[in-house]
Amino acid sequence: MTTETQATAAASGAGATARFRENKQIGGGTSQERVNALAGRLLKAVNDIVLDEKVTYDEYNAFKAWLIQVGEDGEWPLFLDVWVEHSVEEVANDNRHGTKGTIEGPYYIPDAPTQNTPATLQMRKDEPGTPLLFQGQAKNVAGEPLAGALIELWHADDLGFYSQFAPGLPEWNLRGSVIADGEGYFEINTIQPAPYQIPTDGACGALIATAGWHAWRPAHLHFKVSAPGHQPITTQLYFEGGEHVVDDIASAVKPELILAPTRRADGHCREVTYDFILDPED
Ligand code: MBD
Ligand code: FE
Repeated sequence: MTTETQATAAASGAGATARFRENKQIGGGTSQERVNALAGRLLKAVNDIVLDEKVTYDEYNAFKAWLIQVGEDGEWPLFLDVWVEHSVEEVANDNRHGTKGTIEGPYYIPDAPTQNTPATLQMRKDEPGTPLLFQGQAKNVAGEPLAGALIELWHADDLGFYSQFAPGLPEWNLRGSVIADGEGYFEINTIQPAPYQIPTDGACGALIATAGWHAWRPAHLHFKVSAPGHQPITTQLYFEGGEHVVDDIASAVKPELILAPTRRADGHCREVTYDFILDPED
């Protein structure tokens, strides 16, 4: 069987949930005062909707069943990262002057294999998709090069699947960490990813279908870029004119993050240059 026929919401959801639990300090350091304020406002907002919209018992029970199903499908990371993370990111990166950030999403894995530039992401023999040379320079906000900056890159394949969250893909397929040279320059060979469709067979897919929404994110490359003495940035880059660039379900596209690759003189491969600018640590 292929990745396409075997991929399920529950499997990718379980993977994303396990990954989140391994890596995050859940709730650590949130004070009683903040919990009281935030949980209080959330519950008031929900109750206001019930009263305003005159929510029925049928609707309340549908909602309750759906919330239970989100958990059973392991889709809380997906749900939150698609519909809430963009606002958290906006607040978090409000004061930056360098490269715009955007959401991390549920599929980052730390400690991908490291290579020096020029690099080629691990991929299958005959990996489907248009080859893409992604190159640029890591700099500080004064325009000075960041020698040895680390560019972590992960993205979906030509069918929209992420390694470690869909069956049948090699562990580090289309994931890697690239060390820039002494002048901050990097060159990364990969393929252009496809748009990503939220799994349709889980609770998030059921919400999308029932509400009459669409389930798509535009094709995107995910990045974490870091250098000593600087604030790391988590961001994504998109492709000009691509499907769903203008109606990303995750509300994570920003105009500064849209690439316009050109075809190389030698034909098949596309290439694009993008510089990452990091803010100093505060
Ligand atoms: C993705 O690939 C993604 O980037 C986000 C934010 C949510 C779901 C899948
Ligand atoms: Fe993604």
